[in-house]
Amino acid sequence: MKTALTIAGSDSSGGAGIQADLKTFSVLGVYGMSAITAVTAQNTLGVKDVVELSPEFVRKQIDVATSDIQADATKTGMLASSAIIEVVEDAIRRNNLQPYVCDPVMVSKSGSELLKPDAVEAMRKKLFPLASVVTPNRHETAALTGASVEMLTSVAAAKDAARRIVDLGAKAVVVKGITVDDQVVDVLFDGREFYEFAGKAQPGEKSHGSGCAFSAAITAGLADRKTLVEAIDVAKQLVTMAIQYSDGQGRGTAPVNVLAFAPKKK
Ligand code: PXL
Repeated sequence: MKTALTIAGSDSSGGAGIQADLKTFSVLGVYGMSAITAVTAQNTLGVKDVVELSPEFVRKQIDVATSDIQADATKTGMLASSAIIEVVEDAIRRNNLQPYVCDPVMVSKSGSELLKPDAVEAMRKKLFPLASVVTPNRHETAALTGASVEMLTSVAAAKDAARRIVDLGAKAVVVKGITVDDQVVDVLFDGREFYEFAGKAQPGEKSHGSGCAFSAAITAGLADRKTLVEAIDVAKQLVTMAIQYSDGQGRGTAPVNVLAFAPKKK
């Protein structure tokens, strides 16, 4: 069985973060491991509190887990601070945790800060060059490029931003969530070519954890030695179904349901 490691935050509501990552790995038949960076007290209405783990303890989780069970692919999600980013960079290098997917998590759907603003530069400088792909949503793309979110509403604008993020040091980037008519398009730039991945837009707000599930699914695909384009293609289908078939838990933004993508029982 292939294995994958997620380095990310815990979401007590189970919809995003480590919990979304491990569920997604399981649905795709990949054995999941986790190194927790921060613990959130949250539900579908919002993040009520956050406790960061010490950078030393984040490092220890990564080193101890991967020195016993080799990770076939790794992702990062919520990293909270530049001190944690520094130890994660070091652990990825020392343990050769490749391929590596960087989901540049900054703010939750409910608007809570998951990365200190002064850590955005550290993430870009230290982690983007190590990543096989970086997966920003429109807000993260705006923060990284200085573009305004309002301008990121066309495939052409997303391509422009994707090129800028590769110029900033990423090997490849997929800019997520460009709504074009009744489709949501994700735009990949691998430094040479552009690719577009489209899924039908889903009505309603049932997308808590969609970004986490997307980057986790890419990570599982890379662990399975799929190409980046194949892995993103599957991830897009998984997320589109997971939103469509959300079971509607909670009174806020309902979590995605990655089980919708599970192989059907005979
Ligand atoms: O979806 C971004 C995200 C990542 N990680 C954690 C989160 C969230 C959003 O709520 O809570 C732990």
